[in-house]
Amino acid sequence: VVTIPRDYNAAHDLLERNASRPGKVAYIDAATGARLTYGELADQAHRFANALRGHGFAPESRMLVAMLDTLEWPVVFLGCILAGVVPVAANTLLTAKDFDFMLRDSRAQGLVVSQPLWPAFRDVIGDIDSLETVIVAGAQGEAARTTVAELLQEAAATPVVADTCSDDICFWLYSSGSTGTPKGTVHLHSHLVQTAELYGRGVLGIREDDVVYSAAKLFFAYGLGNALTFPLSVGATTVLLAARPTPEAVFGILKKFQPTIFYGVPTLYAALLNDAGRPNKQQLRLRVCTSAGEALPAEIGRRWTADYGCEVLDGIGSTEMLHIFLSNRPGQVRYGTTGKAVPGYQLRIVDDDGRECGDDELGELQISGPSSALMYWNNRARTKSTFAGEWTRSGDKYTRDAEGYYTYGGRSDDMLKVGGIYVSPFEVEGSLMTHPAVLEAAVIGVADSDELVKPKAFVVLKPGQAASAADLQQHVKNQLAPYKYPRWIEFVPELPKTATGKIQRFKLRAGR
Ligand code: 3SK
Repeated sequence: VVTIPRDYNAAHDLLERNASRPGKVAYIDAATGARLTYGELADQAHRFANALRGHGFAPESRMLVAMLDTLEWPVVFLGCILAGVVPVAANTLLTAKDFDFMLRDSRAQGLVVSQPLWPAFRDVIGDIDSLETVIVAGAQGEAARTTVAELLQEAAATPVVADTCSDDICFWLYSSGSTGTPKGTVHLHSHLVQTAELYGRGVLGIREDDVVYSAAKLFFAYGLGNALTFPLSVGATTVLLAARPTPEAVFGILKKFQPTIFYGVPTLYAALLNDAGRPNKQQLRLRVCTSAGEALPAEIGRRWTADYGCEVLDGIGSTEMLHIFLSNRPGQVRYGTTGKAVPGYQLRIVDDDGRECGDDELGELQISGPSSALMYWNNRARTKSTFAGEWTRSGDKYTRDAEGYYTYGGRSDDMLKVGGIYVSPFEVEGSLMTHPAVLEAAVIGVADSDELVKPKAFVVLKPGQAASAADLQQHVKNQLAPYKYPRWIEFVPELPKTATGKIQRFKLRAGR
């Protein structure tokens, strides 16, 4: 655990670490090939901070950041933090309804939105009283608003560092809630570098000569560490991709930019291994690969290592802990497990009565460490149940063997992880039930042929009504973020229920 001075600004620290390498490339945009050096990054972040001050943003005001992974993302994020403004990173895959909720919940005074995401905001921002300034990232188009580029051009480059301390609120990330309502997860200035030291340096051994690429986008806690905190903490180079990480795009990056560290998720590793046009290992320069988001099926890890000569370090983190606290280590990988505690974090497994479990006993994983979030914004009840003093509850079931290796045993609640992203079954069921032909629905997670979990819906239709699986899938896709739609739909005459009418999802999971 790093000792962090009381007077401290996380963005200033990350930029200062690179003051001696102004000409080194910090970021490369994979689509355009454009580059941003460390000198330019510092200059633009300070300009953005000055621009915010000029537009009346006071320290502790909030800025919703709904941006694709472009060179402007780190400028905006670090610029906000330099100015003491709190960036609230939004999942860009969500819907207008979710963005409306985030703007209201956070009472953000400003919004930075990438031009292609503007249509999802256009209709919601009109009646949000707290929102004063909208800034567009990327070329100006239909939005006809101030752009990040204009602000950078007008503002002074004089250094700005807000008078923050290590315990001040630094940024938020929205994590998915079990009801489908996102939870504003509040992090402090000290948290970013703790994850960089403990996992970035301690587990990955990231160093200045690394080139990194993260398929997980910057708005995810996983992507933020992978593609911002860790590389900036040591002066490495990061490749960013605004578009979806298809196998073609990912292999294109691995071949063209020769990353030494690749951060993926299991669904993507499976797709990469099944890609007909994939390169051979001589064409790549990988040194370390990581996987998180959901448990990595052992077979996928073994196949990747066999084909690319590089281990996949499967680990688990959370938005609440900011990054990975349990992970396999280089040279000690045991596929099928999530490895051992990351040094600097303490882990315990507890049973339903709060007693610590012995070896090989299943219980809930709890974590203690220096990057645990302060709270969920506007949600006292969930804050109290998740952040229990020193210990943060993960909601994940685990066993630990006598050698200290942890094995994933499912969720404590009904949440699913799909492609590494939480999906609430209740939200998908709610969407299905708004279809006029649907009487009832229940959603569970089912493993596909790669052993990766996807949503499956059991649907009871109203008497005399008809709907096809494709109709219902399209209906959900129209209402929710596309990754949430049920990949399979089974029509059933009724759902299994308790005497009090509660759906027994465990019976559906067991095929009863
Ligand atoms: O899903 C994970 O395992 C994860 C890893 C790092 C940071 C955040 C998350 C949710």
